[in-house]
Amino acid sequence: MSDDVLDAATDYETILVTRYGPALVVTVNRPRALNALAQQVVAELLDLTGRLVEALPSVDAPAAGEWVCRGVIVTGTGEKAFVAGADIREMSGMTPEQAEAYARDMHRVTLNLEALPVPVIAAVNGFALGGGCELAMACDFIYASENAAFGQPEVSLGLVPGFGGSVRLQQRVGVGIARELIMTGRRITAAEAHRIGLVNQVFADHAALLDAARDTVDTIAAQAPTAVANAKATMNAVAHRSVADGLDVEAAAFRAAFTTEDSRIGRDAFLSKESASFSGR
Ligand code: CO8
Repeated sequence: MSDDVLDAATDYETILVTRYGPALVVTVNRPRALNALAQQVVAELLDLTGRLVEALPSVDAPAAGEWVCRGVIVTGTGEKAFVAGADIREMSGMTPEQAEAYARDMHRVTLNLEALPVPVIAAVNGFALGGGCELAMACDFIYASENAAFGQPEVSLGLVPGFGGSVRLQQRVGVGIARELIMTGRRITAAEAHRIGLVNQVFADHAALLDAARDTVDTIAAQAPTAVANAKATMNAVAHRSVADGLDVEAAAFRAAFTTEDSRIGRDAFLSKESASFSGR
């Protein structure tokens, strides 16, 4: 782990950052407000994710930066809530301009999570409402505990999704279901979220959920770092293109993979029937 990132993390008051092997676990820690995303939480998430983007290698420059972690797990403190949304108490005193700035800061957090060259897993351990559901959807995929509940209840507050839900929910579950959920504000269980494809897997409780997320980071950490980064960046880039345009992006990514040391190591290891020891370059 980069000392810089962990050193900076000791100053945070609303998020906890812990290392477990190759995984960095980021825990939103405001249990008395069900981990709602107060402006301080957003500022700390922005600082952390910005530092990680800086510290890690990028797909364009795999030799720069260090593999300070091989995966990020985002969760909330306690069994009751992942994140119960934006902070409604704080929002009640905001001007429209302040509300937009708040939304734009959180947009930057979600874009940073998508820009990271490592997988980001949401481990949803209870309520993931409004901004909580939106934070989870900015992660690569979502695991949940049985007591998780998802929803975009903004219309019940006279608001609309503001942290990316209008865009990402449609991508995740399709246009019809997303529109129904956003227009009704209806809350759904982990089982329903699993059925509609919002959640990949459901686990008995928070401990089992975190174990599974860490196991998945271990599995991904055994793969070629540059290839995982390339695959993520490619899937982000093609998400909104036609098939033909997307195939062009994929072809360029496939070509780029052949410029990495990892791809040579991986192919040589396969052909010599040995396990690969990747360099991350
Ligand atoms: N913000 C601030 N405080 C909250 C929030 C929240 N989102 N959610 C819960 N809390 C607080 C409660 O006020 C309460 O505090 P206190 O004990 O001081 O009264 C404490 O957490 C415990 O909550 P409850 O007593 O309500 O617990 P219950 O078990 O009865 O209910 C619920 C749990 C169902 C999760 C309920 O708390 C709830 O409905 N919370 C609000 C959920 C919600 O509507 N979230 C969406 C918010 S809007 C949003 O996220 C928009 C994002 C885009 C913003 C764009 C920028 C402007």
